[in-house]
Amino acid sequence: MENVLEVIYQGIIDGDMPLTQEKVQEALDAGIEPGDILQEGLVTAMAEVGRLFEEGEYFVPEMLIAARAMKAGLALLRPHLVEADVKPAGKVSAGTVKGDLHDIGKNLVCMMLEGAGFEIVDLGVDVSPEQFLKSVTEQGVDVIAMSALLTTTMPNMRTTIETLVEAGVRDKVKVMIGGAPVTDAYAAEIGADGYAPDASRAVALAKSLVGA
Ligand code: B12
Repeated sequence: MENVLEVIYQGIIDGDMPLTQEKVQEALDAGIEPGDILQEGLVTAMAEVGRLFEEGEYFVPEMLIAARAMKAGLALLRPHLVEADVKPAGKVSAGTVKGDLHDIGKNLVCMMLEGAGFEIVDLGVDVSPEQFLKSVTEQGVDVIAMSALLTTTMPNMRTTIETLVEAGVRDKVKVMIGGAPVTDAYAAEIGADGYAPDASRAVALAKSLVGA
């Protein structure tokens, strides 16, 4: 059984979407915990892809096809991670900040929050401060969840918070942030209400922010 997780891992590294889909389904059918498939198969593979990119062995096209394979695997896991049998714990708008197109981590956070009973307004990627603001004024979200994977786009988290302050709604919504380059210290610096390093801790954080 461990073998199938290794094949999934390799499938993502090779960007082999059909193989990844086939093996994720096989792992689910074999009764392997969806959380283990996610962690040991998909997430560790993506971390390795990042390392290969950093070392100059992979370039953007390899990252793209790896991401496509990961997304296909995630889509199969989704119904198993999202068991929406709980009443809404709160409403969260989630998005990757302006200028940033990375959405795998954000999608994972959305899935886990949904699984924990939150209602999700997924704003997608390249989300402007004004779009985040609108989710507060027009959709009445309780929490904004911002993701950034690039050091160059992180400042847009600060800009978004400033936009909320200027619009006079900062006290109406909690703001949580995350993404590989983001830290607790950065959250404190820009006046966010919290930071979490991964999707499961994002759930615990969101719950604490809404007092659930
Ligand atoms: C896949 C990938 C891509 C794909 C993205 C596809 C997609 N649809 O997402 C593509 C090919 C498009 C891409 C493009 C680029 N990328 Co890229 N990419 C990656 C890679 C390999 C993996 C990211 C990922 O999906 N990780 C897996 C997920 C599950 O992890 P995660 O995103 O960190 O999310 C978790 C936590 O951070 C947290 N979290 C995430 N969001 C949130 C939000 C909240 C609220 C909370 C609480 C928690 C939370 O929970 C998540 C789940 O546990 C990373 C390497 C890495 N190690 O991160 C580089 C990386 C992020 N990319 C990088 C770069 C440089 C780029 C490009 C600039 C390359 C280029 N020259 O064009 C472009 C930028 C495009 C743009 N404008 O956004 C650099 C960033 C360097 C930096 N410090 O700024 C990295 C770190 C690679 C590297 N080692 O150099 N990339």
